[in-house]
Amino acid sequence: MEFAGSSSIPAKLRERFQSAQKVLVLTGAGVSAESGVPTFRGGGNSAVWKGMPFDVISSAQMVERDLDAVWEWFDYRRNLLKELKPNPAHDAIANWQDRFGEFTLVTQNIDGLHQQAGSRDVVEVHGSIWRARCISCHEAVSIPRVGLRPNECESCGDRLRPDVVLFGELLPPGAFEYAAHMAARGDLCFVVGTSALVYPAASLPEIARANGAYLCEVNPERTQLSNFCDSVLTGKAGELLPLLNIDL
Ligand code: BJW
Ligand code: ZN
Repeated sequence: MEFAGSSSIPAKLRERFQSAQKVLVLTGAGVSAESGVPTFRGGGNSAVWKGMPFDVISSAQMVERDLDAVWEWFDYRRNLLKELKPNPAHDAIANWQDRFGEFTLVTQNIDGLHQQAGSRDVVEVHGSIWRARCISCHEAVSIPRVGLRPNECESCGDRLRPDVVLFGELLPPGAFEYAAHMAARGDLCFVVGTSALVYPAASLPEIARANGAYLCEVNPERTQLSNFCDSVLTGKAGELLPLLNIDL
């Protein structure tokens, strides 16, 4: 396994990057950290909202018990996001989409920053904070960046909820299956800014590696995936990923 600090890209990885045909990138909260988006875990901390651990407030049970509290938590985060911009990690990844024969970006993030950086066809396995959906008929609706968030379903009049995947909920139909299919086809897989603890998303790098892909993790901290990777880039995604775009 190759390890690298924040100033260098291992030769083998650079070689793989230059010859790869089918690339899959899995991102998590860490890719948005340098934009100012708080992560859920990492640095020994865990996100808390009004005294509630995030896995309690971001859970299917809480939607049933107190949908207003769930909205308050998501409204707060949407408000923060309005001011934030993509960082060099988002930009570097957006740059890759036209560089390889086949490129798939799978994100666990709900913040929309990859799309803001210009990434297309992003597979959002945990949904989007910029959409709501009806608790009865499941119709989805966009939430505008300015102005009021819609509260009721236009089709059936029932309440809306955030269109995100909470703990204990199924991923959007087909999203994981598609991501897993692309992971199995890839020859190079990057895992960027995720603690790789939340399943099924965390199984995508395992699927890629099991099917012969070269696996590279980019994270300032070690994760349960690190030992399993061909290359571990230890540092910030916004500093390391742009280095790959520099042809030496
Ligand atoms: C940097 C950086 C920088 C910092 N540069 N890096 C198998 C085993 C055990 C449990 C399960 C299992 N399969 C399913 C489960 C249950 C559960 C699960 O996985 N639990 C585990 C925690 C144990 N999974 C689910 O419930 C999923 N549903 C499901 O499986 O359905 C089937 C089912 C139904 C019913 C019962 C059982 C199964 C759904 C998961 C949905 C996750 N939702 C959340 C919240 C979304 C809404 C919201 O935003 O509030 O998604 S949880 C939260 O974690 C969020 C994230 O997308 C997700 C992943 O977190 P991520 O992105 O990895 O962030 P962090 O904070 O953990 O890590 C950040 C990393 O960045 C750190 O490593 C830092 O070091 C690094 N970093 N700065 C690069 N500058
Ligand atoms: Zn409805």
